[in-house]
Amino acid sequence: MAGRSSSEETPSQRRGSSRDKKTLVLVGTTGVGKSSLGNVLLGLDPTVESDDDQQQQEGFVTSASTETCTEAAECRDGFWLGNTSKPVRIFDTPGHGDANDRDYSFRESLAESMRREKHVHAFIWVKNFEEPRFDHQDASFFNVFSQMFGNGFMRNLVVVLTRYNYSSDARRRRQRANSSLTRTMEGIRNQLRIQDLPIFAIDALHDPEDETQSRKFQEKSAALWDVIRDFSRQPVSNVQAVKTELEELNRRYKRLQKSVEKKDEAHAQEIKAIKAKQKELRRAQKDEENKWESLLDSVKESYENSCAEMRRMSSDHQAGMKKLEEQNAELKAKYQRQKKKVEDLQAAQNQRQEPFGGLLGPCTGPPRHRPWFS
Ligand SMILES: Nc1nc2c(ncn2[C@@H]2O[C@H](COP(=O)(O)OP(=O)(O)OP(=O)(O)O)[C@@H](O)[C@H]2O)c(=O)[nH]1
Ligand SMILES: [Mg+2]
Repeated sequence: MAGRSSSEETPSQRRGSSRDKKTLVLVGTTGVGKSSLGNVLLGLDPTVESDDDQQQQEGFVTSASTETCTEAAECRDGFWLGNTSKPVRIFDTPGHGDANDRDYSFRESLAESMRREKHVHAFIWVKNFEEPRFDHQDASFFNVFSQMFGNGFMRNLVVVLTRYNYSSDARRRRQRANSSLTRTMEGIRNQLRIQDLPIFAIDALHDPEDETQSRKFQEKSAALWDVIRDFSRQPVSNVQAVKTELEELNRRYKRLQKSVEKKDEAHAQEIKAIKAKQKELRRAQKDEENKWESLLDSVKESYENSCAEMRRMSSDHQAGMKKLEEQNAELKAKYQRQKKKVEDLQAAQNQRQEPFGGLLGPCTGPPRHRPWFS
């Protein structure tokens, strides 16, 4: 962490008048007690939890819920512990480390409020004393706010440890648990490398009936006021929300994921179009096949019909030939028979015409009185 650098203004310029309204910004991780501290510093009752009651007394809404309670930067004008000689404007902000990943949008809302406000006198980093470790959440909060507000943040930073109870019971409990406020403060200063960082332990929900608790509260809040009073105002009109490294990575991851999803979607569309084209081509191919098949069937059918016709004609022809052959044979036979008959008749006639019954040799000419074939 960077060190606390000195302002370029002179101490008298920086100090400002105690009657000037001091603008304070309560920051820190979620649920540490920012809103409760804001209320108690405005002299309001920090134990009022319900929204309606808080509005009646014009304080910030607080909640014991694990969900982030303050969801936008809110501002209240009032007086330090109700003392009208100490006017204050307190900004309560949504806690860093929101369970629903809204840190960056919370920071945007804060930056917008800051740009409108233009100047801030003190950043009060609220931390829960019961969880004193400087963890990853604290480091990321600190880095991001340092980047947003620059040196002004370091210069005008105060830490308030909430839930530090000053009762003798609580002191004994801390002794038993070996819990030390001094060690906690040293730890924070070492972590942030700001050795003169003002740190105050304040129990916003102290018992006002308890003399020690009440006295300690007055003492610590007066000391806190003294520090704030001496801070010069810091310009915040150019503040822009900054992303943590993790948020930046998440943003890039989401963008990549979206582009992968878009590509997947485009591929899915392409595959769908290809499948539709395939289906169309298969259907056209099937139609073509069906056309060819029916053409082949009709060719085959007409071929078979022609063959059958030819077979029928050939068998008719064969039958006709057979019949003709039979008729021919019959005629031939008839002819042979007739011929034989003629020859026999001729022979008989010849015999009759030969003188002496043919004993003189065969007759060479035809018979004169009767035709030869009768
Ligand atoms: N005992 C004790 N309880 C406290 C103190 N500060 C806050 N609480 C309790 O802690 C719970 C959360 O307090 P809030 O003031 O709502 O905390 P916050 O930081 O504003 O929370 P977000 O707005 O959600 O970030 C409430 O139940 C408070 O009563 C304190 O100093 N002492
Ligand atoms: Mg709050």
